[in-house]
Amino acid sequence: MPETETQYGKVVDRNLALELVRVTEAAAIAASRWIGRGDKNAADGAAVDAMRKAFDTVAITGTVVIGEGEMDEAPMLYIGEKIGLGGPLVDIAVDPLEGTSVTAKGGPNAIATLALAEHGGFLHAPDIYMDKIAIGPGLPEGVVSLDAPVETNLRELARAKKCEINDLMICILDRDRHKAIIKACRAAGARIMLIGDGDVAGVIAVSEPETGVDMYLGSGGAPEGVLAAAALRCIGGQLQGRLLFENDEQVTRARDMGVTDPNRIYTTADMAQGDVMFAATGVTGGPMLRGIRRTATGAITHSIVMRSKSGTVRYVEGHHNFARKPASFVG
Ligand code: VTB
Ligand code: MG
Ligand code: MG
Repeated sequence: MPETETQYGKVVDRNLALELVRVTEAAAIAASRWIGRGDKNAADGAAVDAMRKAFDTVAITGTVVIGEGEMDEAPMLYIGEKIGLGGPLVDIAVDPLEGTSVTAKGGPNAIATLALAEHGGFLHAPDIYMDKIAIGPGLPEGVVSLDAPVETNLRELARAKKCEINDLMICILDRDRHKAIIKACRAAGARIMLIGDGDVAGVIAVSEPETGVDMYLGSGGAPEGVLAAAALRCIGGQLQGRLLFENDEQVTRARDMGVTDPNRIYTTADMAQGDVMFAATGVTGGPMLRGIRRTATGAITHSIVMRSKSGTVRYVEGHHNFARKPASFVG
């Protein structure tokens, strides 16, 4: 992880993790102006703009590897863009507004999120779907598998957790393509938390006991898979992901990004290697993070920030006074 040269030699720059929270806070506050206003692109644009500006004040030499798309389709935070004030060489994964549609509807679970790794630490995932399965910490490696039927995974997870299948809560994105796994979970007696958007938060939920989620199942964005992997590297838990290709063009694009085996199942550590930091701020409320709350003088943010090296997970409540913040931060 980023190291700074001091009179005592090189020291790990722990403070960087807290700097990252400032960046997700800025994105979340900007996006929150668009909650429920029916314009998901405006909400996303506001978050991207604010996140990009906030990065200008962070002492890193960063390269965006998971971002808003290719340079010709994204004006900011595009893949390959250099960001930061200058400092240690790091790679950055961002989703300035994870949950654009739910934000536009005022629904739950939208977050502003990013992760940071040593240069070369993240899987360069193309913006296609990824099949995902995730469980929390403290369970044997491989107790569930992306290759196993839903029923088997439920049975094995219940056995490992010393509970019944009907004690389990499974988080799944509410999509037609998930009809079969939803049916299989219900037939086996498991309970389901269907989410409208936001599978980064959905995957992290397996590692946060307060959420009550035992397993995450289903397909979502591959970039979101890498962000979730970064979080689980810090907080613990297992995530497996496999890229889902819909055509040859996607296979070629993935190969160009360095994917050699299109059928590979990636583990948490395959997607986010080495020393990793993760930060997220709630935009709309969810089981893990509260959404932005406006006050007479500004806003209150609720964020999570963590580092894989120490395993420390911090929840940060920020009380922002808009009268004393630059307009660009307020969004
Ligand atoms: C998921 C969800 C995201 O994209 O990754 C999803 O978690 C996958 O795409 O919040 P579909 O919407 O096509 O299912 C998001 O909804 C948006 O990034
Ligand atoms: Mg996005
Ligand atoms: Mg997203």
